[in-house]
Amino acid sequence: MSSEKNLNSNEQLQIGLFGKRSSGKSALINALLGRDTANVTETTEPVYKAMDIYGIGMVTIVDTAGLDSEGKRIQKTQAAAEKIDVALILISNDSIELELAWINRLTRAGTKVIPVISQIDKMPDGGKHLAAAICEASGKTPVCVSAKEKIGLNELREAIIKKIQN
Ligand SMILES: Nc1nc2c(ncn2[C@@H]2O[C@H](COP(=O)(O)OP(=O)(O)O)[C@@H](O)[C@H]2O)c(=O)[nH]1
Ligand SMILES: [Mg+2]
Repeated sequence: MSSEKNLNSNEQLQIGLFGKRSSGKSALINALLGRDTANVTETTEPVYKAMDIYGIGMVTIVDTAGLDSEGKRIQKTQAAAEKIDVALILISNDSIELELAWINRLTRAGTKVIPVISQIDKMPDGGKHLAAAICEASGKTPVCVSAKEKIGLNELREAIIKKIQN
């Protein structure tokens, strides 16, 4: 049995962003959409946006409440995660336990997972040590991005395309 879900070609692909509050999910979505990265409102339930990815076509991007939020918020994030085809797990600081748990759980559930080191413009080493730690613990190579400085956005698009095609 295949460990990954069959992607239904009749339905729009869903790409979900998951990460702690203020990890930069909304800013990254805006950067991918070519919009202003400033974001003021907190996401309390999943927000669905259409996005055209060159090489893939129209997909649905899902912004979610922080993985470190509680109660209904995390329940709704969990429910959204179950329907996701590709999950981007954002990591923006050194506490990575929660993110690793999500990476492992979603991977086991057959979801395609891409770890993303976010806000690398704030990191003296451009996210290198965090990327190495995630790779060591999960076996997956993260993509390093900065929504603010527009770093790594093309690499992320390419990683998404690769995941979808494999
Ligand atoms: N320096 C820097 N700040 C960022 C970046 N991405 C987001 N931020 C800031 O981090 C805060 C949280 O970002 P936001 O996208 O709202 O995080 P979310 O809660 O995960 O959606 C905001 O003040 C953003 O302006 C980035 O790539 N670099
Ligand atoms: Mg947000």
